Amino acid sequence: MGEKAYQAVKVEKEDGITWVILNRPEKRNAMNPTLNREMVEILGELAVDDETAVLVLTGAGEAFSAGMDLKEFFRDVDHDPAARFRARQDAHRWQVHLLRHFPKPTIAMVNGWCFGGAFTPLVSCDFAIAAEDATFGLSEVNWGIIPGGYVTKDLTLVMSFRDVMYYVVTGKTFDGRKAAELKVVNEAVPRQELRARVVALANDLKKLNPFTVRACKEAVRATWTMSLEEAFEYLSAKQDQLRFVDPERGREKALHQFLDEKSFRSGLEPYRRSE
Ligand code: ACO
Ligand code: V55
Repeated sequence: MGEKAYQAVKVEKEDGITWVILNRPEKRNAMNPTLNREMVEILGELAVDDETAVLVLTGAGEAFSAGMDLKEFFRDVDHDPAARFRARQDAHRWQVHLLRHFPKPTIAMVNGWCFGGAFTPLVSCDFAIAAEDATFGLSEVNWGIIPGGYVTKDLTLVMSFRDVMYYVVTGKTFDGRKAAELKVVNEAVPRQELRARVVALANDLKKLNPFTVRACKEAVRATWTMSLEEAFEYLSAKQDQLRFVDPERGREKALHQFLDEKSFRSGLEPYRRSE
């Protein structure tokens, strides 16, 4: 993808990790139509980029993201239905569809402020790690709206009914530690350890068979809302499909290493991909 310059996003690649950095620090990385349009393009390209094994979504400066841009995403398009439609379409395309179906693992690195609309890309990422002192909030109630778009629904996918109701209705903030307790993020670490923790997780993911990893994440998302019988049928078909598309023939290799060579223990480590 080269070193293309964007106005509102920075993309940095290093050792298979691609850092997608929301880059409007002076506006606390509020998501405006320019940022949303650029994110649609960026995620479309990175999905098929061979240099990208793991994607990390984070923010420049003091914020992860202060949510949707109150001026450019709301007030400026209030009386322009076409612009409003386009703005929403771009926002939801990257925050929901492109991120949820991203073919490689995605990690949200919540470095600071995370408000309102920022919960949608957060929940869309496969993993989330926060700075202990990051601040989260569903602030919509404070300014006379509900958490719209996909936000309220997203929250109910990761948090309990009681917690969603409490934070949506009161607008009260919570920190990274609390976010981990609420399961909005996997874990919270001191700010100075945040990047290293994310890199360590990304490096663990890089050791695994990428075809298997992709099928696993797709299976979790797809079966989330299925009935028991649908899930059983889907998973059976998905498992057979994986054997068909995996050029490494990981399953056969792993069975050979475990059953014949007795050279690895599948409960404790990944099979050796290099033979
Ligand atoms: N939309 C548009 N502009 C924003 C947003 C936003 N969501 N958040 C911050 N900004 C802008 C401010 O207007 C200000 O712009 P200016 O310098 O041109 O005046 C600049 O970013 C800095 O903001 P401050 O408030 O001065 O920054 P501070 O560090 O003191 O506070 C905080 C940060 C707490 C994030 C504060 O900016 C804030 O409350 N932002 C709004 C959070 C919010 O309610 N988001 C919307 C949720 S609802 C939804 O997303 C649908
Ligand atoms: C919000 C977010 C949206 C939207 C309307 O409250 C409201 C947040 C991410 O999209 O379209």
